[in-house]
Amino acid sequence: MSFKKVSVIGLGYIGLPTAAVLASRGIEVVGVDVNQQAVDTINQGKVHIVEPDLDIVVRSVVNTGTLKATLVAEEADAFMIAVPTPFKDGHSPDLSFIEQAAKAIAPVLARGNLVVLESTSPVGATEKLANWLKALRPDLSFPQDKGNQADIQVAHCPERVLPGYVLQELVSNDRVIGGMSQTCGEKAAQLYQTFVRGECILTNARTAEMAKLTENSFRDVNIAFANELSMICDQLKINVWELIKLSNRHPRVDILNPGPGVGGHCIAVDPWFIVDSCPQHANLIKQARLTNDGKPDYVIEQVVNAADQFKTPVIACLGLSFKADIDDLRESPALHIVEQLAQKQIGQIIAVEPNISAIPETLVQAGVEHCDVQRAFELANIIVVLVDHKEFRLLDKSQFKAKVTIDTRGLI
Ligand code: SAJ
Repeated sequence: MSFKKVSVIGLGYIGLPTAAVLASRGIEVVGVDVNQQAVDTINQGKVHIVEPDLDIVVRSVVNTGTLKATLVAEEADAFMIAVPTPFKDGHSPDLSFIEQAAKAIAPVLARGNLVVLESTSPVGATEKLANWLKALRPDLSFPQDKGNQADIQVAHCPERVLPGYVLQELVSNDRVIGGMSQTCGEKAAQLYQTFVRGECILTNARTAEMAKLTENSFRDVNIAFANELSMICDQLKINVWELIKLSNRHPRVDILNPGPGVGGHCIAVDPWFIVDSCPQHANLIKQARLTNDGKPDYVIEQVVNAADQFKTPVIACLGLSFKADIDDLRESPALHIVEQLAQKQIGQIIAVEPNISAIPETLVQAGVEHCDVQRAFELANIIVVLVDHKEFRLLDKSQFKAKVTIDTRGLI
């Protein structure tokens, strides 16, 4: 079967690049989003999110007419759902956006269609999606009842791209494809093979869901180990960066980097989906989340103690984003630390973030000054390294000698 027309539901950090890449392969793509402003922006050939080179691809496919955005779903051969799956209070997953997507596509679903869930999801979400669609379209058959013979094929194929490298990784990464039946998986693989150079590996939907959660939990647990080590080393007066470098000389040891905490919308969220679905066994995974979430408070305490040494502390915080060389402040431990420090009124707070033109209003209101790194060094007596942006990596490290420095990233 060939895919002449594909619909992508949710035009965010994953949906828009996926839609654009598919369209660049000559497939007619209709992107659907509830945000009128996003739809209008895309139809003007522009982008509403920051991702290297995405603007160029979107402009080109909108100009050639292969990509358009709409508010209301249209008939298509395949539907790819890339909507957010945040967690609710108590860390349980919120599937309401997937349910909304099911409601949006149900009226236009037709026999022979493929529906792929790309959103990071707790185990069982693909089955839930299929059941929502079944309830809305009792005239069609679904794989939970009819297996390979179903009218509609349903699969889960989690996105695994790294922010900042989305366009490359969309094409080069291997894809885990979990079909609700063998036919579902095979049909989804055909769709991905139109733009993926990596391998498409088939499994069932539940395993594919868990694979994605496992990948991000693996990172989280290993970062928690590094963060725990960093606090132990502070206590024992050992340089954790030297320690990790030495330990990693062992051929079977590969410790990740400590930091001010774990940010972003993936690694700090997905492990909770495992904890929520199996709390009696997910002890290590849960503790890793708690350890990483506790790291910002530890850094704040270090800064407060350092500020105590000065009559008029001026504290320069280097970096606000959730990791190096991006402008994304969502769930950023660095931003949280700066906000908290400003609230504590322990001195003047300066923020340096070369990837954004203006700091968030909350920081402005709290009296935080935004300036470049050289001015920060002129003014500050305490330097807190929160993100290892390239602008900071390139600094002459001797500059830090005259300051009290709290280096959460091992920059110096
Ligand atoms: N971090 C550390 N120490 C490390 C590595 C990372 O403290 O050694 C911190 C970062 O500073 C950041 C956070 O962890 O605050 C997450 O950064 P990241 O670069 O590890 O990952 P993300 O959140 O940008 O993207 C991840 C990726 N998953 C994995 O690497 C397993 C990406 O492939 C996924 O597609 C993405 O999550 C997602 O959407 O789930």
